Amino acid sequence: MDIVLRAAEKIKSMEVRGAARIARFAAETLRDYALRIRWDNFDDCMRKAAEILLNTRPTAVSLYNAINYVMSYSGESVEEKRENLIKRAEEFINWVENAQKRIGEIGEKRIKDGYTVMTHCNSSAALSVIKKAHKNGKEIEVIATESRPRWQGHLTARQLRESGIKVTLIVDSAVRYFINDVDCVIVGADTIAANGALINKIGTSQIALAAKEARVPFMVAAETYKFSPKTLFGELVVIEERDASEVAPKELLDLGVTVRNPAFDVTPREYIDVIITEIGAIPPEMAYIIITERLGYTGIGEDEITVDSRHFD
Ligand code: RI2
Repeated sequence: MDIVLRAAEKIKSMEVRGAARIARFAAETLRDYALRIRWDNFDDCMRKAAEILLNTRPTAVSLYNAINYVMSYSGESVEEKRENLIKRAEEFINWVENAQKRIGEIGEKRIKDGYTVMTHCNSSAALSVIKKAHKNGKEIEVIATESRPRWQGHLTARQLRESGIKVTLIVDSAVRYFINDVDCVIVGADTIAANGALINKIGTSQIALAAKEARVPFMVAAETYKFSPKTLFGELVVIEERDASEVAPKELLDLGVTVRNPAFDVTPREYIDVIITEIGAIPPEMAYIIITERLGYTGIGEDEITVDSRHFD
């Protein structure tokens, strides 16, 4: 179980972060753990491991979808089960890789030569779009927010520079100051609810507000495993609140200052122009269809949401 506990710690501490990356990492961990189980109680061991991984970070549904996908294994004997679980884990990992590539190809069409694009936090899906536009010869610039308190904007700025893309780093509170210099905004997603709302890094909804006011298109890059079956029946997405020490020094905390540190916020669908998924660019209103028809969640009216065992590439 060590391998699972270590992986869980890496996700919690954000050594491994990003909605796609934690999902993929969970699938890899379940696969690697399955290879080590030598006892008959395969199902119990796997269930326990899945639970530990699921309880690391609450907001990104990609983690839930990854675990649920891998854990929908079948088989009679332990060997059959193991084999099927490993196959499903590999399928999920391929899904992550292929989806990101496809999102880049589909999304880059929305970015024209000469565009200045604003992005927030560090989204591999959003960066895939920006990098693909650059690779296709479009001269673009990016304005990247710092994304406090964890400074993921620094990662974005570095990754864009390493790809040869011109990038300007701004503080989060300067978004409205610069919004009129921007041709479009593109961000990633931790979760998309059945009603089309986007849950993403704290500050995203303020950017969407500023973009709407300035009539700047606001796009989301999200793989279909970021859509939340749990929200089909109105369940609210849990917003992770992280430790106060990420925001304030000890001296302030010792004085009794209360700190709130939500890691994500909710952008209503009215602020979103388009969601770029690996199966096409869709309006946020189509989120329900993605969950039911693409992800195959069909448990309407049942206590437990059920997933059929369709496969993805
Ligand atoms: P990709 C991140 O969460 C950010 O909110 C980012 O927008 C989102 O995951 C999606 O990232 P965190 O783990 O899956 O930094 O597109 O809290 O890489």
